[in-house]
Amino acid sequence: MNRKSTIEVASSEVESLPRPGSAEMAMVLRQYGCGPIPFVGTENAFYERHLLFDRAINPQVATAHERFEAFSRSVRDILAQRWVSTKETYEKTNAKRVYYLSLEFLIGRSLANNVSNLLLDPVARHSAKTKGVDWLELLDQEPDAGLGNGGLGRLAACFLDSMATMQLPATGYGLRYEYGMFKQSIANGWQQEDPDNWLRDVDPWEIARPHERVEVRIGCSFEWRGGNFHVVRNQPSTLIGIPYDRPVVGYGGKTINTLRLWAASAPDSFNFQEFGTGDFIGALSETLEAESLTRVLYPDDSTTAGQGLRFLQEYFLVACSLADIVRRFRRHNTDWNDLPEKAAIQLNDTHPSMAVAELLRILLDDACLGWDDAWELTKKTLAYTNHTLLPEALEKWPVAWFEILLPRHLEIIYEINRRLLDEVRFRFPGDEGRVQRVSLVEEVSARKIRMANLAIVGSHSTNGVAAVHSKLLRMLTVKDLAEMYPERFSNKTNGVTPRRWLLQANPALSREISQAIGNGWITDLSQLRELRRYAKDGSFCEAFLASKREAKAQFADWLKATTGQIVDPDTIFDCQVKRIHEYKRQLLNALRIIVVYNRLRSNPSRDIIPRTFFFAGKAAPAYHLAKLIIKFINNLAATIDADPVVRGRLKVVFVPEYNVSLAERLVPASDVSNQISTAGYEASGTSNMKFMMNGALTVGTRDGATIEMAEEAGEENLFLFGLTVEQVENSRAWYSPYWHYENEPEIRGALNLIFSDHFSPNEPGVFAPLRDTLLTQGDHYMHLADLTSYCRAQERLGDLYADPQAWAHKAILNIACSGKFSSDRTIAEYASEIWKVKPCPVQ
Ligand code: 26V
Repeated sequence: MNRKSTIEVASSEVESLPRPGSAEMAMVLRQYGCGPIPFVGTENAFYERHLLFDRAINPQVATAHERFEAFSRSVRDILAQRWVSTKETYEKTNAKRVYYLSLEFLIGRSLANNVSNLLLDPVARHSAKTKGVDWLELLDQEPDAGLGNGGLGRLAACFLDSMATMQLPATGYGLRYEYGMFKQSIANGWQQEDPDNWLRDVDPWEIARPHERVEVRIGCSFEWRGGNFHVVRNQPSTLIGIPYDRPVVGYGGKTINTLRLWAASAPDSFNFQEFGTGDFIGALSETLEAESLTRVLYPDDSTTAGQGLRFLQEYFLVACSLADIVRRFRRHNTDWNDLPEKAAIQLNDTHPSMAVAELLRILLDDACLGWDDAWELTKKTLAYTNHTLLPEALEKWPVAWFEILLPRHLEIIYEINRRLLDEVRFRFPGDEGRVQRVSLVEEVSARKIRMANLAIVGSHSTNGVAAVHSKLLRMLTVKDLAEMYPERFSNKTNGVTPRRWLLQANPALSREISQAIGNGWITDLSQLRELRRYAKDGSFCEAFLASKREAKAQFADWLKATTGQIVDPDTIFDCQVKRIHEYKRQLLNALRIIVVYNRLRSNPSRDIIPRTFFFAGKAAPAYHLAKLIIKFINNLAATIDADPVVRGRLKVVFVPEYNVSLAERLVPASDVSNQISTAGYEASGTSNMKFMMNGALTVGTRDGATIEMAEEAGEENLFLFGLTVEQVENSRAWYSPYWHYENEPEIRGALNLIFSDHFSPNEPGVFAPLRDTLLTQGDHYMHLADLTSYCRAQERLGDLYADPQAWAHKAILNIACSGKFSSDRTIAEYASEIWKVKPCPVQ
């Protein structure tokens, strides 16, 4: 696919939009299909109309949140006509569509994003100003839609942005969790979780479409007894899925796609008959049990152990979305054989992989096709993306749950498996080991269905998310299946949307870039290459450094205002922000800080450039070691703060409640990006890309997409260190952390300081589990093997920072070479190689 032609949008107007109320403004609005809209662009009213007529509120006394809601509705008014036209175009042309199924969409805030993508920034700011509304304060009213755990969910949101910008006919399907990712706070160093009631206030972006409800049948019922749900076997019941649509605005506002989120409800929200007989709780229970299905996002990104509700959530998403897709297909097509020509369904990890059995079920039982036809159509329609190799994150669901909830699906899965194993025995006679490994059923005492195997066998495409990850997936994790179906496997290196992560998050740097090379980069990030010419240009380097200083100062102000913490923007901002996981090695980062701390304690006059170390990220509520790591970082921060020897030179900050909005503030303000996972464990990483685009230098291991970042920018422009994937694998058998403890004095010094309760004088022994993981239990993630080379890489980086010109040079080269990591590039690859879909410009 020709990338430029698909992303051809009018971006030149960004800075030069006409004044509200002018004839030119009316033309811009017409371009969006709005015609003259009386309340936008006139001096006397925009959001007032919504305050008064939607909410019956006197605009003079509206709260900040009510103003946000009304303002957002005004923006929605502007895009509504175009949204309808987009849908009509897709219907009329009967174009092949992409359906992106994901249990997670980490959307973040929408107002600033939608205004920016509609090219309405200057208008919106002007309107706010004339009303005496503080624009930034207004934006801050919006809850951060945290319907995801981390990278996988944020990737889904970036993909939606790219698909709309590239005018691809695409729909996202997910769940409308009433509670998103929990809110994190810190008490005495420990993570506390609080529910994220993000829908407490009306959400101006969602539109309920109850008339498009779908029914989902399951094989059992539930009873609400004594405050608990009980399964009633062999008594099938029905759930209702109500769709809530959200607009996905492509850059330039030409295409407005839809993110459709399903909410569960009971068939009749109230059973009057039972109410009449006085069984009040009985009448409500059906509603309670059904609605609790989409109540909350699972806040864990690696284990599903024992979570039946999660199993049901996955099926509910699949059943609602496929019913919707099939219904739409049938409106315009009569021949079931055309399904793969009209629909490409992408499964975001195995979470929606019951789609294999559900689509087969529809084709067999509803369309009455024979097995062979149904099977071919299923495979041709579905595609699967793998996002992790961690064994504990590879989903396996108990056969017993299928028996109770989805008996027909289990029957279908058994039949797929029977045919699959026949094929294995035919192609690899006598290889029973292979039969065992490939089987969809794990034959352990409690038998389980291997969802990754199901997704691979039942689709035409399996991809990993970075080159090294795709290779490991093929050669290790699912080797046998890759040998059987080599043509199904490919790599699609992740990307991030440059609209949210550069244009909107970093206005100062964006301005400098556009001044130097024009603004074509916004929709064609490869144009950043032009910046290489400026990497040695003294005035551009100055401008880069000034924009970084501005972002750092802004972050420092925000941090002080919201948390009271004071940081100095003239220190190096050195960041590691991501979920807390042992394999991501926040502990390695903490250990190198202790090494530096010890050096300063033993030689207080040592000359170093002052640094501020930022950590942020959430731990799964049941992941005790991850929570202890947070506690440790907070105690380290407190100890360093209290030590006059290092004060002003080292500062550690754990910023609570990491979410999309916090990333948007912190990434532009960072000088140093730590991407330090044990090689082979981070599938791709996507914050690494955001930091690179924003001119931070990477200190990292050769893992995930960081490897490709180094290929793009040249290894000499990153600070790579540590064991490679091969070295990790080859040294597993004999690796001993004790060797490092005994032979490397600085490592021993750092660990002994922890063990001596230096960081926990009032809580002796609290960090003992760190000794267990780093020494006694063998240091599975090999922190100690990489600590020395990590420290050296950080020292080299410190030396470079001392020369601002040289630093700016490298940072600009990194920005210039970050073009590959636009999600537009990723989506162009999915579209041409997997989905075979083409842009469908709105008519
Ligand atoms: C697993 C589970 C299982 C328990 C229930 C909830 C849940 C949620 C998510 C997951 C899988 C997590 C996999 C994941 O997030 N992978 C990340 O995907 C990013 C986008 O491809 C990638 O950049 C990261 O490297 C990878 O860790």
